[in-house]
Amino acid sequence: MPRDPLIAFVGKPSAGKSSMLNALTDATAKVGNFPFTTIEPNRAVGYLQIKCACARFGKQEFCKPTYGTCNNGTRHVPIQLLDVAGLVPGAHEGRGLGNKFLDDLRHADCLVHVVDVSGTTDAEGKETRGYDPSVDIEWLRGEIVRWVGGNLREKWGSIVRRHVAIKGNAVDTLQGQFSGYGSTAKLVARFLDRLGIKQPLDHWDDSTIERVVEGFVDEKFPTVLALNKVDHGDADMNIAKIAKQQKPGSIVLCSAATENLLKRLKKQGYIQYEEGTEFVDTKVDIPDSDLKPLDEKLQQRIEDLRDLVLYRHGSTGVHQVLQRAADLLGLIPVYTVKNTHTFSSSDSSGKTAVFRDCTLVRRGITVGDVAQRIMGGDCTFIEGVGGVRVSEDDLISEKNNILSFKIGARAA
Ligand SMILES: Nc1nc2c(ncn2[C@@H]2O[C@H](COP(=O)(O)OP(=O)(O)OP(=O)(O)O)[C@@H](O)[C@H]2O)c(=O)[nH]1
Ligand SMILES: [Mg+2]
Repeated sequence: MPRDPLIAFVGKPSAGKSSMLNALTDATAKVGNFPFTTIEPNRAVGYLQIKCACARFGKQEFCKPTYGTCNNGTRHVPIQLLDVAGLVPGAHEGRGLGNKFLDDLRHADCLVHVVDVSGTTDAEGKETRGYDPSVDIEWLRGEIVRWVGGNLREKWGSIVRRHVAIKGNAVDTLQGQFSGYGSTAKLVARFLDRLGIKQPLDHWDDSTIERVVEGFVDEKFPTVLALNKVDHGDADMNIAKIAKQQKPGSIVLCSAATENLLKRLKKQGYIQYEEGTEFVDTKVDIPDSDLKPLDEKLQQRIEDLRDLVLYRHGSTGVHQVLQRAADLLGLIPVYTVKNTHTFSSSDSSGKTAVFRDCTLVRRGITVGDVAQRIMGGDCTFIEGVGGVRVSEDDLISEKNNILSFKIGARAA
């Protein structure tokens, strides 16, 4: 049964994971320039910006989400975020409590690897200068592969014996091992298919098991590389190096600290700032506004951040991180409505509005899966836009995502 997608921030200590969580949510996770500021994972709700279905039907003014907001067709849909403790080299063997911290990642659907691209923290998150952050990227994936691989190899002998005894198939046997990571049989079938392994499972050698583990990790934990601290002067050369090594679609440039500073100054009435954009205005820019004047130091800081981050990269990048994660996951909004002609429903006080309820699901999920999740399977038939009958087996897509789950007898 599909559940709400969960995006987890991972990386070495002091890369900026908690700063990222705070930048994207109302959370106040502890931030510090020393390793292991975070020990227990912090969970918070962020908001993914999508184009709302209300705009498709010209009903923007009647759109009132139950959760999140919708401003003139741009909807902010809640999404679960998790900030975990920093990982250090050897984490998969338990170094720095790495085993426990890796365990916190089990149910993530997508990872955001927060990389300190300024090169001012070493492999363990301690302050330094001139560290090469490109090595962190291979290291982190390797750490996760060795963690999953270690757990599998530990039991491989008995897994194979049971597989042979019950004449099992590879998908079921592997799913039995990977279910603890929130895997599904569909997911296992998909990556096994992609790998195209010909030998039966009981003949797999070490290198085949390695390929299987890597295939599983890539499928289960698609990863966005959030190159953080782009406001730092040393970031440029490191970004150039990483950009040459990695797929362009996997990289987002960002500065979590900049976003947090702008959010704070906005809240305190010093600046006008539209999150996710490059636009920041101070009292100097709009003298006849109600904005409070900034002191000289902060005014200069804003000027610097405009040059180093906002104008150069188009924004602080933190919202793009979520956007990229949603793209990697293939998230599609599904709107459940009572009435498939007007899309409206009323709240407890009797006020009506359109498209109140929206959830994010992954591409590849069927209408029946969603019915199961929302109605617990308690649904006799399903309608799409205009009352058209929709089959349980139909896939959810951008064109098939407004649904009404009906209980009772079908209309003739
Ligand atoms: N220059 C700069 N510093 C940043 C940025 N984002 C975070 N930092 C700083 O990096 C340090 C570590 O930030 P945290 O958010 O605590 O890092 P973390 O990854 O959660 O660290 P652990 O919890 O120890 O694993 C703090 O001093 C932050 O202020 C950024 O965009 N630019
Ligand atoms: Mg932290």
